[in-house]
Amino acid sequence: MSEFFSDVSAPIAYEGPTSDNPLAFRWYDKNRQVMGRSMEEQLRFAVCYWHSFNWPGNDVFGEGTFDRPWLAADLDPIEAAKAKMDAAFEFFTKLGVPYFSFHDRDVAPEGETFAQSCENLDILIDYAAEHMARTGVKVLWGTAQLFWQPRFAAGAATNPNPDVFLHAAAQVKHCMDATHRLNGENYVLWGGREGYETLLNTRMGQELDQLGRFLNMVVQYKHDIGFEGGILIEPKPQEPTKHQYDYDSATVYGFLKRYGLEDEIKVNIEVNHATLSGHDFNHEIAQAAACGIFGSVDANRGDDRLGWDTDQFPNSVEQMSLGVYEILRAGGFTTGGFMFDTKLRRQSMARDDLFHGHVGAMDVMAKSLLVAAKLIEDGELEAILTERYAGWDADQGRNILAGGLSLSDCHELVLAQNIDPAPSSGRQELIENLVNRAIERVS
Ligand code: XUL
Ligand code: CO
Repeated sequence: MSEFFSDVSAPIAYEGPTSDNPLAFRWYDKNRQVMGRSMEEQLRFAVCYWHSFNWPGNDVFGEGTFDRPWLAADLDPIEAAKAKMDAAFEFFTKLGVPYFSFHDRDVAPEGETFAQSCENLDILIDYAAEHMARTGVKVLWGTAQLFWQPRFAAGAATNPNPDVFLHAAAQVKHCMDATHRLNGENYVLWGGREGYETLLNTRMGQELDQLGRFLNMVVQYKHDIGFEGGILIEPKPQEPTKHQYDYDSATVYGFLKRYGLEDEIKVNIEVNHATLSGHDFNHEIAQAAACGIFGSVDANRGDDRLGWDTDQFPNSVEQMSLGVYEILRAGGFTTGGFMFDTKLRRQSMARDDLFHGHVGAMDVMAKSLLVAAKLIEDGELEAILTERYAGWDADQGRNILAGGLSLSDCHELVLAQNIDPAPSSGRQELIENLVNRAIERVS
């Protein structure tokens, strides 16, 4: 098989923080033990198929700029999809990631009919199974693309036309089968157009019920086929619709509770979706963990001055450390991982740019893991928390939380004992300095 990324030799090696080799890892040392697991097991990196191999580098003002020969219009669609997959697996193995993620329509072309689309997908899933057996690369998650075709313009499960709901359900069933066949560790649902443009043409309450029904069908089917992976919703506040129903983790949790799904579905938190919803990345992790629905992460970043989803490669250890810290405090990943939902800038058209983006991002995440682990192992932040919440760990605090006091009991107690608590320092500046110190000291 001829190589596509022939300028990059396999695999990218760990050379340590003093290395000047731009195509070597300075921090990602996959076998290094961090808090009881190897870095590889803690981080569970995945490459996304769509931005990396399926996107030609076009934007609304211009055509594709990238060198992606398999996207040429005059090729046989199945042969082209196979060439794309050959290049994708060459990339995964040279980079040394354990996982990839895909939409059904990334790996196989849509056919003239739904039946033909299913056949196309089955052919490419067989082909993927061969590549996976040969390389050991696994599927972190699969998902159905329910937003590209004009039929989904007004949503998939939330479409005003039930025939579109049927179509979306059929497509998800087939994609769940494909994901299961490849032993995928999760199945993701990003509600690409599950939202509205204007309330004037939208029955919001009904659309929410439609989505609740759809997700219950997904969960039922997961159990029917014995799929043991996670089912994950990926929250996003807007784009492409003005308002998306899966706005953020808290909104998704309320939705799951309402439709009886809070024990069945978790969230796939994307860094820049968090910031677009007005939250920090670590807030979204902590919110999900507090509700018991933390699943996986789409690692990327936005741009402080652009209000859209730029899907850039993560490059801030400070930002990522705070997120990884919350993940480690929540017990680390189970079925999830860090999936790079990242795309090159349109001008990054050299073949090895895809490596530079991922190598840098993997190093940022690996260093962030070390910082987060150091913060936990040093124990200073936890000691501050223990002192700050000491009252809630003592008898009175426990009694309140257990429901032992009514509002009137509180009134009586404060009067009888003249309770007059003194405020105490939140120590924020000290704490922020501790984080910076950890960033300086990891090695
Ligand atoms: C869109 C997005 C998607 C999902 C998969 O913003 O993040 O790529 O991750 O459909
Ligand atoms: Co994403």
